[in-house]
Amino acid sequence: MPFVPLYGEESVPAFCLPELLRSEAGHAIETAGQWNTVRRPELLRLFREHVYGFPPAADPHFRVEIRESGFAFGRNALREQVRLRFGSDGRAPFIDLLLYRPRSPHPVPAFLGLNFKGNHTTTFDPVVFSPASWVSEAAPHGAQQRRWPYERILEAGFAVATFYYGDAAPDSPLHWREGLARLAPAQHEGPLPTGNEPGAVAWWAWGLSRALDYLSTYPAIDSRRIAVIGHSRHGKAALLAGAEDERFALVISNDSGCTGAALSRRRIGERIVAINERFPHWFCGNYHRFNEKEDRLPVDQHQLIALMAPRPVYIASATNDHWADPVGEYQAAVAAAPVYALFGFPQVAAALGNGMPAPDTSVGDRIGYHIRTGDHDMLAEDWRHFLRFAGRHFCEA
Ligand code: GTR
Repeated sequence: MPFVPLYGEESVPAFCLPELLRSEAGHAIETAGQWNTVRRPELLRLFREHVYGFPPAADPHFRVEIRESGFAFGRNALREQVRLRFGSDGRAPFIDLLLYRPRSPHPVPAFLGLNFKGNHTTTFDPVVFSPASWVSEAAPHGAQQRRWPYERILEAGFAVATFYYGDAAPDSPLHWREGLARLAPAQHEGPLPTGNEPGAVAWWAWGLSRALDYLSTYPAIDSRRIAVIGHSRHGKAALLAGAEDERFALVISNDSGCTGAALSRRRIGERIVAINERFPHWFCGNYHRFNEKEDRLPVDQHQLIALMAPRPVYIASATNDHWADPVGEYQAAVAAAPVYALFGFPQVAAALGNGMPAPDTSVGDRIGYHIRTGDHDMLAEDWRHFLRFAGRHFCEA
């Protein structure tokens, strides 16, 4: 039977979320110490075992090849294009990173995120290279520029770095192992991830961590103020990267939906069965056991958001993005709030308000949220909120 999505609050079944602040042994988690030593590791292990797979067992070392650098945007900024090559032979996999940074006497905070169609599509800057790796469809220069308002980001004092996600793992059930996954021996026969083997989303997150390794050594960037950001499937990868790698000081999920920020147990819009059938290479093999069995999943996505604590995390939705279940994204953000109280931020839930905020209004403090009017996309209006949120946490602390 083809999958038929349900929409509307009346379609949401009654459900109980798995508990955030109770350990598997049944003990209440009452302190930040208990969270860090007991509950956080438990939840991370459950997400690895049942959803995303364990982090890739691959050699994280790379060599840096500077491909190009120069002034950008009327000499107000600097651009650098580097290849991070994993291995010494010419066929070794690589990530081609594009970095813009403002001219500044001090180390600056930065955003890091994946792009869908190649670095050259994020800007009309003619010097930016298109991907050398596997690419599903050639896209013209600047085609996704709307998602990357570089000049505004730079004017706000941030650096910004991106790479084509296909460098890390081509987004195809047949080819996803042809990127960084070549660094790890396949754990099983067959084209798709099985058991708790990491799928493409875990490789995208792993690639983000390697780009963070590079940015952390970069003197003009403040390694303690690097945010990971992602739209849609890249929002799922950004949340996973933030959960796995606590060096990311701030995490932004835009329209990440199913297996991103949205609660799976609401069972509206995209469901686990739909995502596993259309994208069988994204998650680990074990995740397929929960097709149409959301109640059996030992975790839900509020717990993924909670793994960011006490770091600031921002969840964004769009009014027409019913497939991603904006209400489920908002409710997951609210349900993650109690863990922040353990870290001395008791007001996080109250700051998110009592129910969905009006469109285009940002709410929250350490967990931020807005729902933008319009379609599934990441636009300058979203960045306006992200810049304000990151500015508040990075620049006024
Ligand atoms: C959809 C998928 C979503 C979301 C989206 C995207 O087809 O069902 O989960 O990831 O793609 O990445 O744009």
